[in-house]
Amino acid sequence: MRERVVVKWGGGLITEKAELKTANHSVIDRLAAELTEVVNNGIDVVLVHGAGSFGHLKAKQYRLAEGRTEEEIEGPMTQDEAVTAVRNDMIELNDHIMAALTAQEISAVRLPPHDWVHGTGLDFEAKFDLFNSAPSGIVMVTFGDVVSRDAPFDFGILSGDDLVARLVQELHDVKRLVFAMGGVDGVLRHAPKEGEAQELIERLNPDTNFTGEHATEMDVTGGIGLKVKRGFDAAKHECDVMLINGEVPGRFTSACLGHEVIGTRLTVP
Ligand code: IP8
Repeated sequence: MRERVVVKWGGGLITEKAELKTANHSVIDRLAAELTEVVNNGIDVVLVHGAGSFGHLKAKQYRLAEGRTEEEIEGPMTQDEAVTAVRNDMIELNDHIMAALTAQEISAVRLPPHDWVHGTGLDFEAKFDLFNSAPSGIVMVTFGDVVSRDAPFDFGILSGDDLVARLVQELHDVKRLVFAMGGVDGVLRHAPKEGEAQELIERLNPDTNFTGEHATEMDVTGGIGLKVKRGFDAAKHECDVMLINGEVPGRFTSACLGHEVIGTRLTVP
């Protein structure tokens, strides 16, 4: 049977997080080239990407993660208009990803979550059959998005980190989950500080202590803490989970192929 891997390209890796709707084209193009090598090794890939500056900034301003609010929100749009705007922005970011995959002659299909998911967090309802019906060799692509929720919330933010954990659970035969991140080699013991050496945790179990950084002023989802949490959810399903630095050429491919690579491996007892 062909191996299957689920990968997440973090929003901080593929976009400039603080600059509204700015894609990191050079990183996206290189990751797409690395993905070709993975696909050419006979591995089926589900690619999930984060939102970065195409999702978090507007979602934060219009408080979309909280769902519908009667409170006054500052800005030119209503919350409903912001829902549509962020969904469109995510499609725009995804267009960049799909174009980079096409340039590498990778056959890929995109599945925007607002079309097949209801609810947020780990327990969302979804049509996972869409993934199981994909022919071998086709990369299935999805991403963090604004999705529908039950009233009174009506909508909310689904993180790509929740998506990857559920995909590992629902697709059963996933061998590996790789989180490719920007700016860090994996999970660090302490949040990185300018001019200070970083201590990488190479093996992380659920009891290991670390103090992760989370840019709450920018992010509407959970930062490194959510990645680790969802990574452990996936690791319970006999899936190898690695967090690596996607900015260093070659590490993404190596991790997807199951080779030794600098990063953090999650271990469950
Ligand atoms: O960057 C967030 O997804 P994430 C999705 O994977 C939006 O956490 C629209 C902010």
